[in-house]
Amino acid sequence: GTLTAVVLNAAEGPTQAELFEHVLNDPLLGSSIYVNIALAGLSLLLFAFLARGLTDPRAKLIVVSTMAVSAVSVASYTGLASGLTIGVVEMPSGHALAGATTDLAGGGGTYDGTISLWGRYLTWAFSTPFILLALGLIAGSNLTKIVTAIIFDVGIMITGLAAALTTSSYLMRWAWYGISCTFFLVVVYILLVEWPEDAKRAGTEDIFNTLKILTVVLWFGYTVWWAIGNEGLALIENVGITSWGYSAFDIVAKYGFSLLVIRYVLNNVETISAGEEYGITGDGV
Ligand code: RET
Repeated sequence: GTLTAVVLNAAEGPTQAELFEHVLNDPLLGSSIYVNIALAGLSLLLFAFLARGLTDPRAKLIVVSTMAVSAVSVASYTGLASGLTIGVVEMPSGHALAGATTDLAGGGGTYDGTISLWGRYLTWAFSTPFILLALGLIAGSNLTKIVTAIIFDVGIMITGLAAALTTSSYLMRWAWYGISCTFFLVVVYILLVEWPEDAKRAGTEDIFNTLKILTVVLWFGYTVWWAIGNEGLALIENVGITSWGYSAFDIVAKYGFSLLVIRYVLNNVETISAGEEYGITGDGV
């Protein structure tokens, strides 16, 4: 009967349509998502325009890396906007939001749990490797160090996703968080110790040091934000504010970072170039 339907519905969680409507009708949460779709799209056009005159293949690869970050971002935020990569997650006992319910805006129902924008963590696994590729190329680093940084970076994001989606135990959520932070330390080591030496040899230490500080500080910001946001200690319970925090970090870590990179590459093609022999054809294509 109706009661059974209501109970089953509550147990299953919201539909994708309810989540889509919720984002549409919650101005704070919605704006944190829509603004970034627009910025990611505009940044793609801008970067393509700025780099239109580049011919050096290695310089182009660095710009393509930064454009890949924006391209993944369009897809990432579209996943959130559509409700595909959002869920209402029931927190285990011990969590500040254990037993909390969420009232979905836009005519949606009330569900046990708090909203997780888990698609962010998933798509960071596809976007952040391109930030590290750009950094490694600017530092003139080797394939071993670049691949090592990227492997552990993907590890950060996938274990971060696991932390967000674990409902069995409060301790296990933080265990995943701890694993993620450990992987983060590997990336920080490469950024702060390995690549600065490579960059000195490559003659790119000035720009690399600026980008390094920007990256380490911002990436540490994401880490702290997770801990204090609605999925962690819930010192910030509001989903829209938690989401806007990440969105603000994204604006600097993606578009701000990329602009610095592209401006440097355009002004320093000689330093960045690996010469005629670089690439598969070696003819500057
Ligand atoms: C999580 C939680 C688990 C612990 C750690 C995290 C770190 C996330 C980072 C994200 C960086 C994202 C960027 C996105 C821009 O496209 C997953 C929050 C360590 C460092 C730069």
